[in-house]
Amino acid sequence: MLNRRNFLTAAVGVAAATGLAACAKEDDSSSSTSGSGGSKKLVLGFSQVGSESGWRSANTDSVKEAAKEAGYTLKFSDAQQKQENQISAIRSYITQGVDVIAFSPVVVTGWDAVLKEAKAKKIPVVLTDRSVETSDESLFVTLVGSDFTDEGRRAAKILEKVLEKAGHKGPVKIAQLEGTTGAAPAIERAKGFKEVMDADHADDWKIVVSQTGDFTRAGGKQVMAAFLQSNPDIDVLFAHNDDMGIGAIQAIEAAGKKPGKDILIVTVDGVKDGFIAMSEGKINAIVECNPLLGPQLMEVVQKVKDGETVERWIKTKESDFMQDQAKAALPTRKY
Ligand code: GYE
Repeated sequence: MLNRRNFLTAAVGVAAATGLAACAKEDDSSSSTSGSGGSKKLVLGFSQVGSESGWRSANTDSVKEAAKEAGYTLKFSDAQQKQENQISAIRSYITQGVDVIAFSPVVVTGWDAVLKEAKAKKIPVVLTDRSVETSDESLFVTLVGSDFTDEGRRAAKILEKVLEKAGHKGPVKIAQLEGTTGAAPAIERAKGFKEVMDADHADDWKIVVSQTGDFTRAGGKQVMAAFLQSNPDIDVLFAHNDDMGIGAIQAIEAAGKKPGKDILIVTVDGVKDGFIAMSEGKINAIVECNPLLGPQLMEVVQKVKDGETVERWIKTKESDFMQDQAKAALPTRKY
């Protein structure tokens, strides 16, 4: 995996791709303006994870709008959270000879073969949102996205405040709703959270149950209902995204408990529905993860196409929010 603490800059010696796509497909979009400088529009192939969450919808909109704004021809496909769909989308972009391929890998492993095919055709690959594990770092140019390990650490830190505010004393039984198994944000958010827990709360905090809810509301609801059956005395829920947290709230209410009071809840993302649940007192704190990556991605794509040097990891800036900030912040939320 990309060493996320490493801010190496990578020289990007990338040749331009050979020709544009033969024909337009349904999911192609372009604007009437041309890309910077040249007469030919830059052609970007983008493989999206899916449409599993509010974060993902905001990310998709941001990518589409920014590509239009930049005057690129965007070839977009939704992989419905299946790696094989992403691999075939990437293969089709290679065959079409797009200028740059960007994708948000659903899981971290299993990409080397297709990335080697792109390299052989001299098509540069930019990762966005999520990273990959690869033995050959030359297989992608850069990652535009968040520091998920830090988000996990921030979740643990904000939980300290939440517990204090709630006047919670004694041991803390934590349930964790993990994101998609094998996905960078699931692995790294769990890792960052555990790091703080092991260092500062080895004696009082314990993760009593932890399972994937696949980043969806339905998953969060179903898994939380099972958690409550096996562990009715859970004090805290740490959900790797708002959507799973919102699903879990439904399960908690169905079990006759009060989310945000009987069970304290910390989630990640900061989508509008998360803020609404927080302003209703049902989520206690949210660690923000910004999905509006489109404009930064388009800038990087242009640089990569032009053979310019870009940073190995272009990080997103984010904040944390406690419940008492929710009402004031809600009207300012952009996604
Ligand atoms: O937190 C979740 C989405 O990769 C950061 O994927 C993204 C995560 C986000 O489904 O809601």
